[in-house]
Amino acid sequence: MIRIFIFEPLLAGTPNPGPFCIKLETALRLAGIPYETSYTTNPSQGPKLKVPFAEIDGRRMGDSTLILNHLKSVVRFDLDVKLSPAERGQSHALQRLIEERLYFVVLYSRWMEDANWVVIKGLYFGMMPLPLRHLVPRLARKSVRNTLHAQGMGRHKRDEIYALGAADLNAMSDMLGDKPFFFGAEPSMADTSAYAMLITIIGPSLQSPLKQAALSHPNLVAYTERMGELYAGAGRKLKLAA
Ligand SMILES: N[C@@H](CCC(=O)N[C@@H](CS)C(=O)NCC(=O)O)C(=O)O
Repeated sequence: MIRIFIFEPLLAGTPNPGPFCIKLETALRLAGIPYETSYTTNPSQGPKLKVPFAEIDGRRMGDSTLILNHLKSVVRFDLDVKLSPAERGQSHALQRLIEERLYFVVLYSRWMEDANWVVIKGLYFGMMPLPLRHLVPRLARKSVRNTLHAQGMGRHKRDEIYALGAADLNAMSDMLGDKPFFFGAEPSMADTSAYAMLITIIGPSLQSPLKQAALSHPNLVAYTERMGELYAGAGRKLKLAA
């Protein structure tokens, strides 16, 4: 039995506030792997102290990529089966760009932009009793600031951060071109990562230069809508089969 632990879908405009939760769910849905869902607000319950995490045959695992790698060998699915070795290399590089670089621009835009922080704070911590409701978000924001600094993104100026994000989105738009999905007519693993980050940027009402940059690429917008339909459709199919 596969149970995934993800954030509650509280943020309008996106299936989940956490892009890695969306990536994991999208991959499971596209592969047709049945799973059950538990909502958590607490990354420290996961073995990597991050969300998402999963319980597979009684064993807890963390990290969307490691969970999917494990499932690939256990359940024997491969969303990249039609990719050539060169495409697999490009897919790997694209996923790392999205998850290890662009993600930190997203993190900055959510947690460091004051207007967005107000929304995020209410969403994640608004239900806490006083005085925790004031204390915990302050500590959490400080921790994200430290993470951004340690990773490197937080050392840049605001306009430099968004220029780096816009360059990543440019590269994604150029790679996608007029194809339906990143590696052709069918979605592959890179699409789970790309969709997750793009809907995180484009979907919610949170504003930032990163969102403006994403919206300036009609092919990325159309792609996000296309993947969104697939995500929802696969979910419906899964529900009927369960
Ligand atoms: N590489 C991880 C990244 C997961 C991740 O960064 N999750 C964030 C939420 S989007 C988290 O749990 N952050 C809490 C923290 O870092 O304390 C994956 O692919 O699952």
